[in-house]
Amino acid sequence: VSAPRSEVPRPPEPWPGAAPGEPAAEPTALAELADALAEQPPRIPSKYLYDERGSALFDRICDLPEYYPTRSELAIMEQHAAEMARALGPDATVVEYGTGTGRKTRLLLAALDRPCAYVPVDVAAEFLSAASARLAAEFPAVAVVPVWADFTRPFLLPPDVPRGRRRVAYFPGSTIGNFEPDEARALLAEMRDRVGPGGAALVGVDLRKDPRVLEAAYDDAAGVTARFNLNVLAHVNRRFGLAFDPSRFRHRAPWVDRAGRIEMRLVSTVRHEVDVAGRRYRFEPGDYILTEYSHKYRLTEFAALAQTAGWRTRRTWTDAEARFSVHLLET
Ligand code: AVI
Repeated sequence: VSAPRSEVPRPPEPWPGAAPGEPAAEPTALAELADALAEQPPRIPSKYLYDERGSALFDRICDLPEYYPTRSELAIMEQHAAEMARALGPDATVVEYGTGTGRKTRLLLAALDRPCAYVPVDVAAEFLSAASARLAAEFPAVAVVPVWADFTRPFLLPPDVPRGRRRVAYFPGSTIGNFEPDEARALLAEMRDRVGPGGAALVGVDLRKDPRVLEAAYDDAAGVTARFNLNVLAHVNRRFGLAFDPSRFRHRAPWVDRAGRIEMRLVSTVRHEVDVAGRRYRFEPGDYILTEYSHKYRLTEFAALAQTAGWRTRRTWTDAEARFSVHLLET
């Protein structure tokens, strides 16, 4: 009796791409959180926004009327993917930093001339497997090689990833904006090393605009972003056995012009204290915890940042309202 055969080509199990010597996250995570909370202003690392509930809330954010970035970037991809593909040329290996719903990736892979391989890199193993399986089914001629790794730390690609004619780093979603400029530069430099000479990158970058539009995008009328932000407290409580009380904080997301960013904050409404790893943190009314930055760039600002990371900006595309941009960088 032969085993039932799946009709859908399955990609391999995610390849564990953490570079040798990288510390396991958990033992140091609580100390990292305690240190971040001791900063001025206190911080909770943004990665804790994305537990299962946080990821589901983020998916809802992407469809909110106020949250324009997803729609604007999709519009750019729908309109310009063919031009991007022409500029990138045939037989490319696409390394995606993170995995989203796959809508933009699909548009890119469909437009590319005989793409050789697609290599998504993500820490969320189950999400990565599911997204990879879907794309492998849709693009049977493309080698789909998921890599399970945190792309902000050193990672390796499996040695048998087909090189293709050109490696392309794909980083959509304006996630680059969630990094401080120095970190963003380091990540862009890492991408440059990753793709090597002759390689390219396509990076989605949200643009500076009217602060009212920005603040509405990060504090929507339905309160989904507020729930997304407050959920970080429930997540760290569960993960580390802490006792943050979400009802003592409220969501705020001001535009901070001098820093060129939205700051996601959790503002304490009452005087209270929280213990973390043997340290006591006191919050007065109005004190806040920073949970995320979302930097917005001018086109020239981003090109200058990319240049300091060793890239040359070959082209940029924006949507009709010039809200969002996609940058084609070359080595
Ligand atoms: C994932 N990242 C690009 C989103 C952003 O717009 O900075 C995260 C987000 N935070 C609140 N809303 C969306």
